[in-house]
Amino acid sequence: MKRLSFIVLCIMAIFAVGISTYFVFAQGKHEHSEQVREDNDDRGVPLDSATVSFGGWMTTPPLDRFPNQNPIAANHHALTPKTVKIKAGGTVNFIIGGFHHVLVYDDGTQPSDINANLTIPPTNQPAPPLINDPNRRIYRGLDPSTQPQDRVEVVVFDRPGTYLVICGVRPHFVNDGMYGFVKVLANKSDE
Ligand SMILES: [Cu+2]
Repeated sequence: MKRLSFIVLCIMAIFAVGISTYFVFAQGKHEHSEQVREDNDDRGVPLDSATVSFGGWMTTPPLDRFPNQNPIAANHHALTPKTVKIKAGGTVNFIIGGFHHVLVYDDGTQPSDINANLTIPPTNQPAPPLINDPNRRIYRGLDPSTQPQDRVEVVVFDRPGTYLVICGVRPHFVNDGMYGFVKVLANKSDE
């Protein structure tokens, strides 16, 4: 009888070790796949393109733009998501919602590097000044005063690096911190 109890205990112990080992491994595998999914597409290569909402229309309180209203107080001044990752040679689709101006600065530029006191007036007035700091600027988008408020600009990033993207509408950048980053990863599939 004692021997039988011992065998049962042994079986239980082996089972307990086995199941906890399984859970530890399963957890590690899960964390690894989450990491891969964040950096890459489901084929394991960096993304060809990403989408950034460049401003947006708020819904609290409810907003009625019909038939053609652009109330400035109902616009959200942010890049969403704030950081995107693509592979070299890929594109970022900036979907602009509101009165905003896309400016892209070269690898490594920080928001504190931007001289927001260099400005240019928009073509059509009245409108707030647009930041015009050409130092390390690699893309300047359309003057928003000449454009519809809901539109897209598609920008190609050829080289790996971390690129600063800001809204050139001065109060949006200075007061609301409207900026983000594009991280461009080396395109390993081309090597
Ligand atoms: Cu803006």
